[in-house]
Amino acid sequence: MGFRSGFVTVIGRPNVGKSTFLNTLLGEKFLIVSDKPQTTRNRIRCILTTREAQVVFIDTPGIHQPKSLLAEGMVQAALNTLQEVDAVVFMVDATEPLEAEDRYIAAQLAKINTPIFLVLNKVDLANDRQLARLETKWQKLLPQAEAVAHTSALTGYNLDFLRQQLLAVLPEGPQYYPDDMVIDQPERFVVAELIREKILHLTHEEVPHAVAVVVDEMKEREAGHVYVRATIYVERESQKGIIIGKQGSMLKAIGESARTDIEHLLGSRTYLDIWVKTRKDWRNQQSGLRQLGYEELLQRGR
Ligand SMILES: Nc1nc2c(ncn2[C@@H]2O[C@H](COP(=O)(O)OP(=O)(O)OP(=O)(O)O)[C@@H](O)[C@H]2O)c(=O)[nH]1
Ligand SMILES: [Mg+2]
Repeated sequence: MGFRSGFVTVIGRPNVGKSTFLNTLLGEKFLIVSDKPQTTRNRIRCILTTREAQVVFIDTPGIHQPKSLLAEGMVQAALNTLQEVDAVVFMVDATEPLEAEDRYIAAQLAKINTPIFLVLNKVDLANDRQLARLETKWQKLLPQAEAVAHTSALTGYNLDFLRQQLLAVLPEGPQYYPDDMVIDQPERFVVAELIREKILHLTHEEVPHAVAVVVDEMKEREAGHVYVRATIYVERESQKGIIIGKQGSMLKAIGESARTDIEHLLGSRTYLDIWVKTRKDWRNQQSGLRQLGYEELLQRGR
């Protein structure tokens, strides 16, 4: 058998650990992660290259009941990946009961003829009885699954084994991306995401969901230092106040925390200049989605 390659989507409800799983598998943190649902908003390709194979994983937004134009686009983007892959990783949270969204995803999976790997994640938090019961339920609901894996995306438990199983179903094929390419997004995107991640970590309730981050400018200055100007968009003036905080304390915390990660990513000292603007109800406007980095989500039926 020659070189193998193929596309693998990682799909599931929000917050089950899809992005964590890919970060651990790739050994580097490119995808943002948080305990808030709907952290991931775009389809993001991450590339794992070995001597024998190249796997192009697709991180997807969590499948949920959408309540905005943005969320509708996210869910559709995730579902659309099912049509363009060689294998599916369907991830569920081993500590949670089966929900309506899981049944909905299972129904979508029944329509395709692609190997499905059911992954019960967060097993570090689940007990054996809980796991056995959940697995039995899933075997009934998803009898066509190629395999069931118990993993912990956080600790890396069983990820190597799952990777081997995935490789085994990929067809012979070319190397699509260069050896050193790990993510198909520009640095600007990852930088904006890292800022958004800190907002997800530091704010609560509706604020994390109402935020978009755009990198307006990124350039190298003297002595290899990088200057980044970014704008945080919120939907209401009250949210702007929360993001800025008392005497700018929240914005300072967001900036400091993001800068550490950005410097690690870019490998250079970074000056981060962050602005905050209100753009009313951007999540429900086509123009808002287009201008704040979510244009791909408007391309329905793709
Ligand atoms: N204990 C434990 N926590 C995990 C594991 N995997 C992920 N988490 C945590 O679960 C939360 C959600 O992880 P994400 O990777 O952001 O989940 P996601 O499925 O990408 O979520 P969305 O992007 O919102 O769809 C984070 O707080 C992670 O640290 C795991 O195996 N064990
Ligand atoms: Mg995610």
